[in-house]
Amino acid sequence: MNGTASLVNSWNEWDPLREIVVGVADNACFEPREPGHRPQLRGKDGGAFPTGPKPPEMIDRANEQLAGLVSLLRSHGVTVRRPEAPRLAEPVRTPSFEVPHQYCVVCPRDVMITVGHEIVEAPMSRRARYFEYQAYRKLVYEYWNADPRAVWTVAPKPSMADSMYREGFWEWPLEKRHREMHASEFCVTQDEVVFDAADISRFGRDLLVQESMTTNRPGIRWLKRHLEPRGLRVHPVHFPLDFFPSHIDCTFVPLRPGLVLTNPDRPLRKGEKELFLRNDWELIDAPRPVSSDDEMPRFCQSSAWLSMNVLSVSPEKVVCEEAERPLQELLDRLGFEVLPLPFRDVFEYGGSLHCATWDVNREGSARDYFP
Ligand code: ABU
Repeated sequence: MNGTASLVNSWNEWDPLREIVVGVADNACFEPREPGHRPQLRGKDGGAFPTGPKPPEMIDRANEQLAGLVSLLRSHGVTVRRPEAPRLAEPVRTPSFEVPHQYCVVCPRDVMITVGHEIVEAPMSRRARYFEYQAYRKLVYEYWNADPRAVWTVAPKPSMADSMYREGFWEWPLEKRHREMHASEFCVTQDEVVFDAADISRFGRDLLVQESMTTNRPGIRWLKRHLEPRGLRVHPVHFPLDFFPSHIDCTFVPLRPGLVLTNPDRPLRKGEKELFLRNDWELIDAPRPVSSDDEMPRFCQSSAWLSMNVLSVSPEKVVCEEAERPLQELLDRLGFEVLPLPFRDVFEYGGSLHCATWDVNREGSARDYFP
């Protein structure tokens, strides 16, 4: 860091990347069943979703692909840091909930976000992920100690008590579920502040926040009251055809100023596009993923739209999953240098290339893309 530059500095999803944290699969467990989550096996074979620690060979495979991402980023001049891998297999008990074990620390994107010079730790929405921030604390202290401009904020932790979740949500008949979801009512109630950091997408002075299974209206209100006095603008957004929305980075993915990759199955709510259209941004639909949802890895709980979960190294260079050839071809036609990378063995840990990272430093400053 030179005399004037900030170590903690990242205003959007595309500026040239300087420093990033990549998750680790060590000690990962299968995600437990809980009021905010009902994991299910993929495919037609059926069977119960496993519990407890993941087998070592599965962890090794994911770690190998995460290491591939680390090497690729380093070869492009990016500093890469890794979180600690705490023990995750023991039961967790707080005054308001218990859970048989934790999940993993593969997806820092869900927990941590850099907004300018500020690091925000998200409250989170699932019990098994309540303490996930701990894996990043050593790094956060390092950044905070090294950079006198860095601000560190821990958003309010919710209780995650039974009352924070809609009783019976998972048993609702499909018709009721669709009705409630169109009213943006999901498995978390509106009584406490809830958000995962991955429901936020950064566009300089503007941030989009998706209302979802993992982010509720008080969560968005908290972000607005926290960030808007600092000169930022927070825009709630909705994708009403996504019946299980969670994390915006498989739905609405900005690639450079003026260009967003959109999900053709999940159009933005009428009226919410205006901000982009008024400012001459192009919204370009991603091609369909190469796998169907049924063909995704057996323990993966994300949709096949992980295809869109790309990581920008700069406004000209994008890391994309190796198998997603149609998307790679589109990006190529749009003028990007595409860096293909195998990452499928990471999918069952909650995400792909964007999810598995938390950018701490990108060149650039607070720009207004929507004047
Ligand atoms: N964690 C990203 C998952 C998003 C999706 O399933 O579409």
